Amino acid sequence: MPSSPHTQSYAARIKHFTNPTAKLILETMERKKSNLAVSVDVTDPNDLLAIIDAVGPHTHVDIVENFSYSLIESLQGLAAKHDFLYFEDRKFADIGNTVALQYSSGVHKIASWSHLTNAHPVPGPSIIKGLSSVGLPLGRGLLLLAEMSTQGSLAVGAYTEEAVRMARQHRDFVIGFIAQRRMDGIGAEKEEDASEEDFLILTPGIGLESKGDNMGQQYRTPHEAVYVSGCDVIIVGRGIYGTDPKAVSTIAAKAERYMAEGWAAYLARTGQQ
Ligand code: S5P
Repeated sequence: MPSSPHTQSYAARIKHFTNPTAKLILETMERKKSNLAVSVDVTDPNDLLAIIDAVGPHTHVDIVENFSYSLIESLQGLAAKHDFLYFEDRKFADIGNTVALQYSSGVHKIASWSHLTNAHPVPGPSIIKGLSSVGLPLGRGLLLLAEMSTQGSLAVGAYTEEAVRMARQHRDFVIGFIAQRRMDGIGAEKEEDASEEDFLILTPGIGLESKGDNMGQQYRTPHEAVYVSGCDVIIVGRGIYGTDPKAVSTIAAKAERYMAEGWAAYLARTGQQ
């Protein structure tokens, strides 16, 4: 029986995936020694670019929201400068035909620049069909939201199991989950169905100084997420850019701290230190 993927290095897991984005994420994490994704939920495009430039050296994936298409060239320039990928946290949740249009068209043309995006499994497998019709030919990857970080989330139990089953049917495009823990074997009919599988787990709800906000968000530390729960990538927003998106000088230092803690937890988990 092979060792569980979460005890293996990111580099050793590249061969478990056919999807180019999954391979690129694993390669970039290993090269940059970072399993940090910074989530930049700010409204001012200038703040967005400044924050991405500040955290770029410390991160391998940036999550981008709220921008116009004219920003894309600047974003692409920063991705090349700092060697990271984009994950547009779009949380698609509609019928296949509609999500295919949302993904390919409109002002954001997400599929044209974002390596990775995500979807709620609530509509069923048709959402994967719709998104993969656009993303797969471009080598893009998809995450399903199998669980959420919020208090009282409905994405639990049978819902989570169904999400994993849906992903298992579309391994070429669905490369992993937004979840709070590894999904190994969840919802599998027989143990052997899932013994060889590997999915990337990107986990939000990470904070070193706070346990949550006043709107249901719940935080845990990088160590809890990566070492204890086996997640692969920590998604950090306000823990890094705080309440003042203009405070770029402190943002880089905070990103470095999350990156160091996330990487130490990964090294400990995989027996590399
Ligand atoms: O369950 C989830 C899923 C996501 S993608 N919980 C989350 O918080 N997120 C996203 O992660 C959320 O939309 C936000 O962009 C980020 C967390 O931000 P923070 O400021 O709370 O760290």
